[in-house]
Amino acid sequence: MTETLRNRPSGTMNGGRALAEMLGLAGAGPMFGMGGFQLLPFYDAIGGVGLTHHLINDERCGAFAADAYARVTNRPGICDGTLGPGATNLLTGLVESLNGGIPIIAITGNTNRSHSWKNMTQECRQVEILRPAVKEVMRVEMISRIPELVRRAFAVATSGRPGPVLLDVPEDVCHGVHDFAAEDFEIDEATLKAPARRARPDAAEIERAAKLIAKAKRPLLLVGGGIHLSEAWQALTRLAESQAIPVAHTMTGKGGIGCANPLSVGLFGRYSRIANDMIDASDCLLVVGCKLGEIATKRFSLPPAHIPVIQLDIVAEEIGRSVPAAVSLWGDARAGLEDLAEALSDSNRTARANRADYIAEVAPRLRQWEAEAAPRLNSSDRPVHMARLCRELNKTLPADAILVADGGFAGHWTGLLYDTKQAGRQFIPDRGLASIGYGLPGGIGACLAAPDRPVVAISGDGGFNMTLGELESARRIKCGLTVIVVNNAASGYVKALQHAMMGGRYQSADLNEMDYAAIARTMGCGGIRVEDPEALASALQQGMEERDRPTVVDVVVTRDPAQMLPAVDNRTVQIKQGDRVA
Ligand SMILES: Cc1ncc(C[n+]2csc(CCOP(=O)(O)OP(=O)(O)O)c2C)c(N)n1
Ligand SMILES: [Mg+2]
Repeated sequence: MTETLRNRPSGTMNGGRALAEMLGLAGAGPMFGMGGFQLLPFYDAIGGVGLTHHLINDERCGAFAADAYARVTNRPGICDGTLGPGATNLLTGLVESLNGGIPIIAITGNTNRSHSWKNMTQECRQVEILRPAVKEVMRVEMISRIPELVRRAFAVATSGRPGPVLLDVPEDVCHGVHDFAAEDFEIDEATLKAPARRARPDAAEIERAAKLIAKAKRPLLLVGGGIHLSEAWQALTRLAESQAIPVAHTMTGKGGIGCANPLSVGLFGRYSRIANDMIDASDCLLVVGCKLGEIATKRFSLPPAHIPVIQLDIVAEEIGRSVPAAVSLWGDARAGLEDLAEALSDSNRTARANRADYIAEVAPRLRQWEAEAAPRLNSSDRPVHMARLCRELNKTLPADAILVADGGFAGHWTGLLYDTKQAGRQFIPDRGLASIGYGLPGGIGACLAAPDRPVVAISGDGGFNMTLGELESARRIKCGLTVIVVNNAASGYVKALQHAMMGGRYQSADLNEMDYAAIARTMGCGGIRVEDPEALASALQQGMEERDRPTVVDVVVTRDPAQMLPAVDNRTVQIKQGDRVA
């Protein structure tokens, strides 16, 4: 029992207070939202129950901040929006969390039911609009049921595949009163953090999988974001090391095993160092907590059909969706990896001996890749080369740093080239929906989740323009966040594609030349403009040293659309209509 669980309130209180009391009981972290009339009693009660709430300048950013908070802590992120536009602004952020399997509780105010559907101001079909964006909608129709439904919201958000839950609260429920008993306020502590419960795969299937792995000469683990949701880092590292199995990861799965671990072969899918070649030459793939979606499979061209796939996933019906599975392991990633390690434990020594040559291939292949990439990684080009920026991040960020990566090239390049120094979710790209604009608000959420750790967000200038107003929030909240703006004066991804596919006919792809460092300084934040790659490390260092206000590091990168894509040299590449190279 927690301290708060013993201090359960009783007596007459309004719905908003009951909502706040339940969130207090759950030990909810910082909340993000913008108020309105309907939720006023809730806002009024927040301080009294010891909760923290931050005004955010756009509810979508509140949802993004809550999402990043949840990714760092695995505890539900909390965001709110008022009736109508507040609710609809949450949409993009909630879909990110839904697709990413991130536990979120979103609260919306709705109309007073005495007047609903009489053209109330701001009224819209918000529940219907948000329904497909969340795992479950809970419409709160009775004040007395607030504790029960908040309890349920936590259970749904953190169980099975986690996801966002919407609590839609009519004005009269929030403002109305009810006589509550102390016993009304209770919550299952197991549901306060994902995964609420762990299901183990069927033992017979574990045996089948173990047999397949045992006879494989070149097994390979392919891991996705489910590793982080299940906190399966140690179990993964243990299985990989005891059985000598290299590990490749998706963008979200980065950090499943530390990138510095000799068994890590890096990113696979659309962008790859050596991992795609390792997949091609593998004879058994063990896919864990990974949807095998478009990017991970290079638009469903990976893996080759003849390689048997063992797929471990918390959602039964995800298994075999894009690639048929030879063995289906339905269950929690950590539990499944532990069971596999146990089932294989007698063969550890032989497996390591038999695979010694296989494992010995990894280091020289990576060295060869690095030698080929060296001119880009060490480039002293001005404007700054993106690969050089990634190398400076690798050199400068300490082991416990968190890097939040936005949707455009910021995410693509760092997904390929950024290395985490230890296992854990320390690289946070918004790959659920891949919206641009996540970087800055995501950085705020990560900062609040890990106040003692350096947090760096990297965003394109387009993405930064979209959510620039949140610099005010970050300043007010005193986030010691470093935001790198990849300044290419363009919607660069679009421009690069227009270069490669449309014969250089650019349409709506250019942005104005801006000095984002100067804008940041005007807003009371730190601002450093970097045009010389030699100045990157000190700018990042300076940003990370600022502990109570954000710093924008505005990095001027290439404006040449022929040099923007990480995976292909699009000065020469020929792309046919319908091809997807990037
Ligand atoms: C909300 C949203 N709109 C459009 C896109 C499609 N898109 C992907 S990358 C990109 C370019 C964004 O420009 P910027 O943030 O400057 O990043 P850059 O590609 O220039 O690095 C766009 C428009 C998206 N992912 N999200
Ligand atoms: Mg740009």
